[in-house]
Amino acid sequence: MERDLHARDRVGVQDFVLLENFQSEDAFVDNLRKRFKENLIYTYIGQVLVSVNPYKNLNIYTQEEVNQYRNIHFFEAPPHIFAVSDTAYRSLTEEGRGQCILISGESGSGKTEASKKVLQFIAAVTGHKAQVETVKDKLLQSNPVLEAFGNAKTNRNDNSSRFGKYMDISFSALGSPVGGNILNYLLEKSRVVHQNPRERNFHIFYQLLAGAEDEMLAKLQLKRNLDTYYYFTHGVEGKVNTIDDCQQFQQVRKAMAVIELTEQEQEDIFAIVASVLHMGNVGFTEEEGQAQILKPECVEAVSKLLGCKTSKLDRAFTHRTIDARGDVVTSPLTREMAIYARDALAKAVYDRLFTWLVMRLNTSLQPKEGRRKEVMGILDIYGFEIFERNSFEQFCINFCNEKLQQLFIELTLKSEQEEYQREGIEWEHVEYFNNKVICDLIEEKHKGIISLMDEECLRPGEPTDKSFLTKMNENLSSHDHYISHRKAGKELQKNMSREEFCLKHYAGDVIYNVDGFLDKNNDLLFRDLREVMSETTNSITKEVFPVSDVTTKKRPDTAATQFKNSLNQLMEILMNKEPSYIRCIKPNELDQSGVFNDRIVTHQVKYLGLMENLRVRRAGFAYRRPYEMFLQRYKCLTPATWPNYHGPSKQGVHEIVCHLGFERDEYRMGNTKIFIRSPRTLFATEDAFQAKKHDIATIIQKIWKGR
Ligand code: AD9
Ligand code: MG
Repeated sequence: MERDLHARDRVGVQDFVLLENFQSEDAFVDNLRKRFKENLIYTYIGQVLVSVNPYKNLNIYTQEEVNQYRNIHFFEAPPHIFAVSDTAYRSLTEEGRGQCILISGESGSGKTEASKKVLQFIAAVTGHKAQVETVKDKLLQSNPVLEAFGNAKTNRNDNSSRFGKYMDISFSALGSPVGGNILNYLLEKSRVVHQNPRERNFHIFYQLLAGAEDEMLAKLQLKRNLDTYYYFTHGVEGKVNTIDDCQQFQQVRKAMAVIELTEQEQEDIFAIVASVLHMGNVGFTEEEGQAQILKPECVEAVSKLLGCKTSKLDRAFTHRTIDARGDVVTSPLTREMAIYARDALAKAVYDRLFTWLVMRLNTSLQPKEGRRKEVMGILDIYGFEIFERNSFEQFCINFCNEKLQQLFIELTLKSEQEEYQREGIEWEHVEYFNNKVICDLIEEKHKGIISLMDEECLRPGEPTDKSFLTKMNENLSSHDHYISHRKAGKELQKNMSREEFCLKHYAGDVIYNVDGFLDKNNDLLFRDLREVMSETTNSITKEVFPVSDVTTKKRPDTAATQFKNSLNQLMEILMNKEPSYIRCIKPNELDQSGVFNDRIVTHQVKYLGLMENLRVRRAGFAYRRPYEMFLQRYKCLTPATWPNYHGPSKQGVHEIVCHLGFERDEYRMGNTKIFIRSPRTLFATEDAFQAKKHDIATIIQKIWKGR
């Protein structure tokens, strides 16, 4: 930090609180750009780390950096993700405070990479006993497995996480990792059956086809040729320059062994993956309004792989049984309905396999009893999304970001307030936008959007996406953050169709298209298919489609409600921890190193709420340092403390500020720290220091020459 105060013109300030013009978005982006051009990808806002994706390997994560950042004070070295990791780790081991590291940012901004760096640091600085090494190995190897099944190439990122992830690492009393636990959120399962142009299905499909031995493929009845499979045809041909599927497959197999998946389990997993591909190829024709199976051999392959009767699966693909108050009626499906049912099955099977994998990982990571002490959580979750066309998925993701913003506000303000209290300084009220009102609009019982959507899903008659929209427009029109087509101003209306509504999120306005909302929320899988799955001999499908699922009359919670509940559980977990924030920014949309696009970065600065963040931090005192540190640096500025001073640090600092004539409102003397309001005062102090240093150097030189 101190070094940087001097070099601020060339490389910018390394803490945004030191920006003179802290209200200006341009100044903010300027500072990021200056640093980015010097390969300085990290900058602080107080304790928050802002990271810009360099899109190239920087030599800043070596053992040397690990050593450098180990056990030093947060502000003593340039901003780095290791500094954040070290502070969190020490707070956990030395003060016993549970930690969480919250990583956010848009797709491709570097969240997942950041989470791996945190893990790398923790692995490097903790014990090396055999038992601990095993745990670390499992924690590290969980990544390739989860990424194979949960990541995919998208138009924004060749290795895009299509699920949210929260990973807890538990530590022993001695500070070594002894286990972990992973929570997963909302896998984008629609990708299994459909991808946008130039995108891919989940990595594992391509890895399996490229990497498996001939014998294994024959057993799974698969061909290497990607054209064979209907579930790939909407996306790319499959080959991606940055990805070596074959090599990745070997890595995944190794990782599976490390996390203790048995041979049998691995066989069952790949049988499911293969069965999904076969499902896609089943195909239907229609005769007299009834769906007929086009390729029976594909149904046969599925039933063989999962272990169920072909005839039963055959029938479940083309018929639907409804139990209407005791009247059990089976009716044939149309071709369209059969395709819908088949896709729903493929999605459900894959989605539940993923959840099963996470559960199985957790069993393997379970800490041995009695060893668990404190935990550090790492949250790698999808950032705020605004696309050309926004649907149910964006609605959920953006809701999630509202919740995290809410948490951020509460925790930042709380920790600021606590520090003021600890230091015995009067708390100054901070004006800020509280987004609780938007969270309520979405999740409030009976009145919120999710409730209205659930109500509509359950309503007898013929609920449609349109009727859902009408219902929202009737109920929510008076809400400040809900904009119906009718209520929209002229500008907004131009961009909005009648099938759309707009939410004023904290990070900006998003227009959502209701098409598909009810369907995705209902997430319906016909009972006939559920029943067949529950009877399979494949140990995994059998487990994840329990018989009770078929027999129960109770409707499962809707997708949005499940998501809402799991988010609220997550908030509770996070609320009780000490947070560290990493805000990731993507510098350009070309995935290129060295390119810094102002427009794109400015957008993200806005959506991440960084200006608001800085404002809160600057509302009180921008700069604060323990008396010892301040005195150590600036003691040469007054005769009272230079060259010899042995009194209390606080007194010494007081001498300095009096001597320099700080204005009364510019600083406060806390119990252990000095608080300085504006960078101006700090820079003046620093300049005086540099001048003095120069003087002293000249005097010393003269003395030497005189000898
Ligand atoms: V998504 O929301 O899952 O689609 P992320 O996770 O934010 O997204 P990711 O971490 O996958 O992005 O980063 C995208 C790519 O940027 C990586 O594959 C790397 O090629 C590149 N990257 C990200 N961070 C770094 C870094 N610190 N150093 C070098 C990086 N390259
Ligand atoms: Mg990711």
